[in-house]
Amino acid sequence: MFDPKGDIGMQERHLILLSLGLMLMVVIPVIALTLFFFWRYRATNTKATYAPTWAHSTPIEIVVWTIPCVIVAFLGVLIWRTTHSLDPYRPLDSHVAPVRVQVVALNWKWLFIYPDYGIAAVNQLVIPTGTPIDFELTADSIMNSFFIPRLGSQVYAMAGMQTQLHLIADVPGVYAGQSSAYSGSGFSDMHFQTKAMSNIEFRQWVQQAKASPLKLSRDGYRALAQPSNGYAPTVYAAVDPSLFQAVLNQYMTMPKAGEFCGSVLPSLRPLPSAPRANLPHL
Ligand SMILES: [Cu+2]
Repeated sequence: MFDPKGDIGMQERHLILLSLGLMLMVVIPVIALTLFFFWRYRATNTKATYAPTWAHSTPIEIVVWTIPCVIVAFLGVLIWRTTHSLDPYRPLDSHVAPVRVQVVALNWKWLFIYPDYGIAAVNQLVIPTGTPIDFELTADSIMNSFFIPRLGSQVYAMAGMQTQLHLIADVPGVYAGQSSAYSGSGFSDMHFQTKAMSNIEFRQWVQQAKASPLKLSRDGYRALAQPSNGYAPTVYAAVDPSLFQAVLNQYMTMPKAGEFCGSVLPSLRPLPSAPRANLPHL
């Protein structure tokens, strides 16, 4: 987090250090003065002022109220502004068209779908540098948190809901990605590598991915979604184009006849042991 490789991460590091510095402006003088007063007013020091009836000092009141008020006001304005400018849902300003990535948090692995390229990958995220990445996230079951510390913010991935995150990598490299919300026994293996590469290399990777012998169908997804630990990075040449929506909608209550609600896509359920296996399908 203190060695960011993308614009959002840089801004967040700046914010953390600035806030830390502002708070240390209070903490350091308080600690220093505490030690100074211990020493200055020690029992053996006969030169220090002795004021047994002392009760009030206007200069001290001004100092101990003004400085915290100024710092709180400054931090308040700073945090108000940055919570809006660094909102994970806010698309990044760029003249480069973003790359969309749909993220599904599985137990315990990450599925990345590239809807514009029709490819998918498990436990490996490949992105072009200098290009905003628009993530749409959901989870198959348990809540997880999607986090690439060197690129910036984390956002939760929750079943039946879609969250968003916008990040950018400015420097090519391999950055660790993880789940930062505990989600059960396989949580500690729930890592992935984020490979940021030039645009040309990214296009080459997409071509390589399209040459993969694997395709991700609905049935393939059901098998993939079974809980497992330490899943090897895998690339799929093709993916069911409605898979992400289907994962998102799998917990929707089916509308009654004549009602329109949620999506009309066929449900991913029933799984063999799914508790909702007797739900009617559209
Ligand atoms: Cu509804």
